[in-house]
Amino acid sequence: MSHTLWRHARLATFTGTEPWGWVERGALVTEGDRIVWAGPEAQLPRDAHITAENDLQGALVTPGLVDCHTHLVYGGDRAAEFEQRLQGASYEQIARAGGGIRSTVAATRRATDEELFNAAAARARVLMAEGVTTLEIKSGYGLSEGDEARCLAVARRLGRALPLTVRTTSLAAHALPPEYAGRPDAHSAYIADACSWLPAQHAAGLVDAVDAFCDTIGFTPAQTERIFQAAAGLGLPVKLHAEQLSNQEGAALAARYGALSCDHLEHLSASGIAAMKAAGTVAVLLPGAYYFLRDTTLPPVQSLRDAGVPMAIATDHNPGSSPAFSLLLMLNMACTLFRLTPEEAWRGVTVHAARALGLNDRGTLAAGQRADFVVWDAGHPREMAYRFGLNPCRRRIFGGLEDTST
Ligand code: DI6
Ligand code: FE
Repeated sequence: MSHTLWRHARLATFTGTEPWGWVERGALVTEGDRIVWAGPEAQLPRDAHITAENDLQGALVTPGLVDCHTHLVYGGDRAAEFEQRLQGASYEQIARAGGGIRSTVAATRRATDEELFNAAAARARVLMAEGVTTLEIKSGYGLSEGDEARCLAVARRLGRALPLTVRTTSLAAHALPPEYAGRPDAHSAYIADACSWLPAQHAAGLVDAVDAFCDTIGFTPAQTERIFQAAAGLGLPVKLHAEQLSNQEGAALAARYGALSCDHLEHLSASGIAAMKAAGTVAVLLPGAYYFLRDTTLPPVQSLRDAGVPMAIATDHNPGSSPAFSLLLMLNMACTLFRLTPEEAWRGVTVHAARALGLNDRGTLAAGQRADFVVWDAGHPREMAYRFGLNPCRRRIFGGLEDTST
């Protein structure tokens, strides 16, 4: 098998005990889609059998970025809703009046598979151009059995059509679909239906995890738990949109189901933090939604840090609360708005984001990891947390293969 050497690089490996996992004069050896060796170039094994060589001339190399929370597949946009909010309407008011998520559901149902695919592929390419090599995509704008399956299938197709890895999450419990409104026990009836769709989605290979929106405009903890039970029955891991607009003790519930992650968390309580720590659940912080909804309650970053809960950062790309196309901008916002250190923010878009997806084979530069990495026009990764609106991504390697398409 041929071994490719990537030499004369400055590596931020995010492994070991050094800050940033820093290696000043480093090298990587890849074989197929794997990294087989990473370390100081002077320690490169003599029997490495190198068959191809790339001299990176001192450039910075980091792991590929992981955007671990997006709602990338949808129709339409919500620019008019943004104007309404600027005139004083709140996100909750618009949602309760039948706008918000439900207006995107209508546009998504109207769109053809091809339209959904082309729009989502264009969005994914923008994220890839900044070095995103793994992308999570949630359903949640179909909200019928057929439309949810369609959106998940579009997300899966993106993973086949583009070089990045796509992980799909079923989020049927995102909002009450319009056809249930007014029915007695509407939310409960919808949850029963959404649970009944999961086995077929799973059998068709369309789902990697199951998520829900547990909040006053979403679903109650009891309804959320029914979704979790259906997921657990199929052996699927769970995640949760938890404590975004209010504290429902959703994080503690998710932790009881061994959740991979709890996401948003502006209103997370101390007991929620303790439960997440005990369960090994990742806290996914979403500065784009915090910013765009002009939230004023900060997620409890210092308490998460003190407890040792790993923190990830994602775009939450969606048309309503975070129409964000830049994970690098989220890196900056995680520092400015949430006061993460640049290194914490970077671990949040690499190693901790991978953990939030249950992926242990990426997010660091080390032997055995997938050969997903990025070469940057920058001297140190802290520069990408500092500048905003600049894309210094020079080369993108997906599973050992360089992408030159974007
Ligand atoms: N919380 C969010 O921020 C997104 N979904 C959710 O549960 C927003 C979705 C939207 O407004 O379309
Ligand atoms: Fe979200």
